[in-house]
Amino acid sequence: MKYTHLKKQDSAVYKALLGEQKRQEEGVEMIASENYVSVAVLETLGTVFTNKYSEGYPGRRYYGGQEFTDVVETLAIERAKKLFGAEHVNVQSHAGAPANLAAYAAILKPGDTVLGMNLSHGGHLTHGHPLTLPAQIYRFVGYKTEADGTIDYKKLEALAKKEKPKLVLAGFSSYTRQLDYAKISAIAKKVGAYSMMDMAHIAGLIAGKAVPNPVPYFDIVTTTTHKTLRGPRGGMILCRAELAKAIDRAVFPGVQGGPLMNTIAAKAVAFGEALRPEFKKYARQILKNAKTLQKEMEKYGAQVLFGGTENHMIMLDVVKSYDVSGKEAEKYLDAVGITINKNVVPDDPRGPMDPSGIRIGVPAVTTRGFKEKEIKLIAKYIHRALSSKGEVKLLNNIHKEVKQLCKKFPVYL
Ligand code: DSN
Repeated sequence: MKYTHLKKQDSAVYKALLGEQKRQEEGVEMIASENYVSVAVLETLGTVFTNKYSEGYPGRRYYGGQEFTDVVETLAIERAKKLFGAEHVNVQSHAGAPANLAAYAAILKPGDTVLGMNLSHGGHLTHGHPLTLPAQIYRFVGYKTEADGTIDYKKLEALAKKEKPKLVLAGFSSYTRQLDYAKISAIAKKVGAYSMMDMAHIAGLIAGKAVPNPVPYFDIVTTTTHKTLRGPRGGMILCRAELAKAIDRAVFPGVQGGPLMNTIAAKAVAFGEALRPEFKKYARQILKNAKTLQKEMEKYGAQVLFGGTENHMIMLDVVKSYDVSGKEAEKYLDAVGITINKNVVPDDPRGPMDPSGIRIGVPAVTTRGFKEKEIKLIAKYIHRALSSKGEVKLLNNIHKEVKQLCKKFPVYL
C-alpha cells in the first residue's frame, strides 16, 4: 500500500504507520482478540462513506442523500442474518462495549440484577466490572468456573434462583471452553430473565460453523466484528424479532449518534468474506492450531488453564509454569516478537497490571497461513523465551528465528 498523499502531507503519522505496518508483518500476533483484515476491508474503511451522516436506519433516516448508505447497511444486515441465522441485526454499534451497553439499556431498568461471568474466570469488563458504566447502573452478580475449568450449571441455576436476575449473561474474553447454551438459556427462562450471549471472541468460529451457534438459544447476542470474525473494528447486536425495536432505539438514539458508514460498509464486505467456503476452512484451522498450541505447551510442562481449549485461545499460568509474572512473560515475548497479553487467572492473588497468567490466541497467525507445523515452532519459541530468565542474547536469537518465520508468511506485502 502506497499512502502517497499521507506521505507528502503528514510525515509524523506516515512514519508511525510504516512502523506499525512493519511490526504487524515481522511479529507473531497472538493477542486472542486481534486479526488481519483483508485488503478489501482495509480499502472500504478508507472510502468517502466516512463523510456521511446517516442517523436512523435504512429507509428511515434523519438526513437526505442516503441512497448508497442504505445499500451498504442493508447488505451488512442481510449478510449478518444469513451468517448467524438471526431474526434481527443492528450493525451500527461502534464497538463491543457500546453494543453491550445498548443491549442492557434495551431490556433492563436501573438497579436490575444481571448474572455474568466473573472477570478473573474469563468474563469481560463490560459484564460487570465495578469501574464500568453498566456496573453503576445495574447490579451485577458474577458466576465462576470450577477447578476443572467447566461451569457447574446446577450452581448457576441455584445462584439465579437466589439472585432473581432480569438478565442471565453468557460470554467471555479469556475463557477457553465451550458453553452449554441450552442450559444457560433454560436457567434464564426458569427465573423469568432475559438471556444474552456476548460472542465477540468466537463470532468467526460460529460464522465458520466450527463451534455451535448461540443465536437460536438467546434473546440477544452481541459481538464485535473484528477478532475471529476478521472484519473492521466495530460492534453488532443480533436479537429476536420482538426485541428489534427496543434494540434499535437503544443503539440510536440511546447510546450513539451518527453511525460510522465506512465501517458499516467494511462490515458488509467482511461478512461477504465470512459467507464464503474458505472461511469455514479458516475457522476449522483456528481450532486445530489452538489445540496444537495447548498440547505443545503441555508437553513443555506448562500449566494450561480451564482444562485446555475448545476455541481460539489458551490461558497459561506463567507463575506456576515458569516462575515469571504475567508482566514479565509479556515483556520476554515482546522481546522475541511474539505479542500476547498478560491476563488474570481465576481468583488471581496478583493484580491486573502484573497478573499470574497470559492469554495466547491463534486467529491472526492462522490468517497469515500458520498451520500445525508453524504452531509447534511458536510453542518452542514461547517456551524458550519464558524459560530465558530475560537473558538478552537468548531472546535476541529467538527473535531472529521469529522474524525468519514471519518472512515466509507475508500478510499484506
Ligand atoms: N479487549 C478485548 C479482548 O482482548 O478480549 C475485549 O474487549
